[in-house]
Amino acid sequence: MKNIYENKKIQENAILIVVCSKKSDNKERKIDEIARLSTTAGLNVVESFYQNIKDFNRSTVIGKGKVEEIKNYIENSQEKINVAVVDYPLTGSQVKNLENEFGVKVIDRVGIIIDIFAQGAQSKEAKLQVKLAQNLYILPRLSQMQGSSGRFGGVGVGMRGPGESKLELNRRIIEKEIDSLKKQIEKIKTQRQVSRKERLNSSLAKIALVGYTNSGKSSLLNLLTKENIYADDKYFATLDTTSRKLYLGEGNYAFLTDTVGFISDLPHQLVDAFSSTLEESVDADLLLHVVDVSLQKKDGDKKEYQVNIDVTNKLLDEIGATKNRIVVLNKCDKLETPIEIHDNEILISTKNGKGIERLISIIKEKI
Ligand SMILES: Nc1nc2c(ncn2[C@@H]2O[C@H](COP(=O)(O)OP(=O)(O)OP(=O)(O)O)[C@@H](O)[C@H]2O)c(=O)[nH]1
Ligand SMILES: [Mg+2]
Repeated sequence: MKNIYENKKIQENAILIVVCSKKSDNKERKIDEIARLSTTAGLNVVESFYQNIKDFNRSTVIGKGKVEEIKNYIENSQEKINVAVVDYPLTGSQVKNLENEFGVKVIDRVGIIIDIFAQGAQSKEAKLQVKLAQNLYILPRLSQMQGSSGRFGGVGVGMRGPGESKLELNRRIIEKEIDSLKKQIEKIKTQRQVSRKERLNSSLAKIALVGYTNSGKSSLLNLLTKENIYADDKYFATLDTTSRKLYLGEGNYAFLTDTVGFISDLPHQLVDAFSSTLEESVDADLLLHVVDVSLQKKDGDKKEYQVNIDVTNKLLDEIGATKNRIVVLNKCDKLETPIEIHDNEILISTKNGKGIERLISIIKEKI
């Protein structure tokens, strides 16, 4: 079995395929988001296609006509297309069927998100977690992937392991690796428990920053604790948890923890693999749910930032983080018109400092 090496230098051209199946699906938001994810994964997005689907085609998800249209596009495109990104979870055989039709590599949304995590993982723990998520993702698709990696070179997006590591496409090796990764993560988790216990035993309150990716969690931690951790205008800038002491005035402190961002349809393999990291939010006495309130476009009955609040709340409920929450509506400097603020919500900007003092006094009240 040949090993698949990471090759960061190749620039792959991609087309996007978005499917809307529910009335509430917002085509533009979906295209924007998958385009942003694809760019973050290093792809050059050339064109996007979309289809409203009532009855999914079992072998290709999208209908025959759409398959033909896209196939024609790829064949006649001036630029060589390397990848088709499908914003929908695909089975191994659907990937294979689409690859046969299009003659290019096909990757789904989950594959793209896991690839971004693989490229961004820095700490040992994050690397192990990503590797585990990748293996869990690959295993049920293995036989089809063996075919496609042979055909499409086995490099580029979807084929990169964390750091310099490589992805194996051998069932026995993957199964062994999954076992070993789980053990290693468990070990780190125990070490983490110790330091967490120290924190739990300390009289300091624990506050976690949670929320949709790119909402400004790390920027808020930096502002509140005068830190300088990495914050950037891209999805999943943060993959590790960082805890810092937060000074609340009058000799009072709390622990403030930054966490991995959420996104709609966060792959369950990532949620599983990152569960020990996500537990930081479960332990917290108070959650600061950070929201990018500048996302004001309509998305069905709601605005985009409200949809992001719902997505985050759902994921928090799923992981059992049910503690006190304050909804921190960030980036208010970008708002053109005033908006309605509900109970339990506070408007801030980490950029111009608006609302920060009030936020600190609300935190003090709640803990
Ligand atoms: N205009 C404006 N931009 C902001 C504000 N807060 C953060 N940003 C920008 O938003 C982008 C994302 O900020 P981060 O702090 O990295 O967001 P995050 O929630 O930690 O994102 P992930 O770690 O990727 O999930 C960065 O480019 C920040 O400079 C704000 O109040 N106003
Ligand atoms: Mg961050």
